[in-house]
Amino acid sequence: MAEKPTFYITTAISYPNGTPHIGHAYELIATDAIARFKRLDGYDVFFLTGTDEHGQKMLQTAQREGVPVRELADRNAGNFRAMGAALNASNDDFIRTTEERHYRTCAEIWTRMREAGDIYLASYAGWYSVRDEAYYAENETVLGPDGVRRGPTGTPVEWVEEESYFFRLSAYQDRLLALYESQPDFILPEERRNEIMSFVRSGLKDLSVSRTAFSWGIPVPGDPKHVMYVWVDALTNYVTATGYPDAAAPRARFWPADVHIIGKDIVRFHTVYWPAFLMSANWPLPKRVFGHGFLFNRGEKMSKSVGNVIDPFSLAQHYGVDQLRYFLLREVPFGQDGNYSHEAIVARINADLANDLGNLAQRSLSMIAKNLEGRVPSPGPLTPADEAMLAAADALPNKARAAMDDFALHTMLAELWRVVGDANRYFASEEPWVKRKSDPERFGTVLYVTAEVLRAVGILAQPVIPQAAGKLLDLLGTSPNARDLAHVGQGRRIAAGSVLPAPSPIFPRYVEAEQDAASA
Ligand code: ME8
Repeated sequence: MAEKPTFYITTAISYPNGTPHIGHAYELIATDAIARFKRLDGYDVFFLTGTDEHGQKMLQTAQREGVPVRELADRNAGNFRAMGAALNASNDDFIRTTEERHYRTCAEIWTRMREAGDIYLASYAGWYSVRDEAYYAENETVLGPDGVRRGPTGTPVEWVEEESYFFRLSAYQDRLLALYESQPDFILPEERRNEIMSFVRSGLKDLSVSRTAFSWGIPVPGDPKHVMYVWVDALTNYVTATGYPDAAAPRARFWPADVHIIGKDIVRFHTVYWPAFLMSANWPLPKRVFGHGFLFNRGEKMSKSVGNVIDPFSLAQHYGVDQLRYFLLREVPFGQDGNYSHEAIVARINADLANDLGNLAQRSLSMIAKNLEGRVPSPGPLTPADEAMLAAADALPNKARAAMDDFALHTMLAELWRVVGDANRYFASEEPWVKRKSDPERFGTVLYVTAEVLRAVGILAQPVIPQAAGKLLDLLGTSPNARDLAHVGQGRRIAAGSVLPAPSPIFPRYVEAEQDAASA
């Protein structure tokens, strides 16, 4: 059999200077859904996430808390790992930038950039935001009435003056612009690409890439009083995890990455600095960078009724993991900013999951259990309504592929739930409960078609709601090795005569607890 094509996908690596928040959870869930989708579609997937542990921000937080920085990193890296488990993330590796493997790759990329003539020693004098771990030009900063100077993102900046190595970023302006022109989907979505192109067109200055004021970082090869600027170190994690350029490393074949999924605040680092470093090192560039939007919590009521719901652990526990995953990916068009509120989550859970999908499964499977001894019926002659319903289910893989090619997770879910809606209307208008006695053949056909549509929906829903979709497929008797996209469609239908397990609900309704209702 031909080898599967590879697909390498990453999240950003998070600063473990605190516990994970809902923005981290959102990025991980979205990336996980894409990774799972690609696996279902026959790809050999490598999905990476991890923590970005060096730099001044980590150091300052540790000093403020009075703990050694390594202890802070260890503790919170553990929390990020635990979040992955709590959200049912299927990452294949979790990288920490303090690992030995990463020091080696960083030394290698640095040496290659130096050998290319792109690194030189000079001194830096300018503004630095520790919170953003970013250098800002004087004209990007503003002195506020409170006497605090702030960068373009609103974070305070401090004056830095020290010996520093520089990367010749200015030499890459034309090559970067040529990259964006020749690969229009290198930066997604479109509006981020426009922002970056005008930034690069306005001219690039050489970038300070080492620090001497502290030592919490990766030493510069040959000059260990310098540590690498944390973004050189951080971006390189994506290569480290593959083992590239060591061709013998089992995952070296995954480099270059197919896509980095990151937030909109760090697109510049990933689409200007990162490709320039890689061009200098003469290593292949990632194929695409997708900058998703930010998630905000505007609904005050949510925290009143549920407690500390911004914490992804309590959100997942309170609403359910699949419920949270579905809500975030369905509600917010991927790429745009979004909001979450208690009401919006509950509305999605009860309408889309408990009602539309859960009830249809429960009603149809119970009819099979009660009236047909749990055996999938054989279909009689198909009416145009049956054919249309089956055709809608058969079309799902291609529709989903088209949406997922653009990382349009929300569109994929909308297509899927359109079919769920159609199936509910089909079921209601066919009235199988009436035909059970009057027309047993029609009764069997409608239940067969409904079960087959549910099977397709179950397969396609796995990337977003892995547990519930898995349970639905169990209830439909779908074997674990027949749950990929290739098993949807003509010639792959559910087997008539097969005996199904006793049905049980896949999604409970969300019911407000008394005190929630009282405080609402
Ligand atoms: O930026 N909504 O780490 P980080 C959605 N270490 N996404 C959000 C968000 C929000 N409210 N807040 C943050 C870093 N994010 C660097 C990355 S990569 C080589 C180094 C996203 O912990 C943010 O955009 O501040 C980023 O993609 C990720 O969470 C980690 O943010």
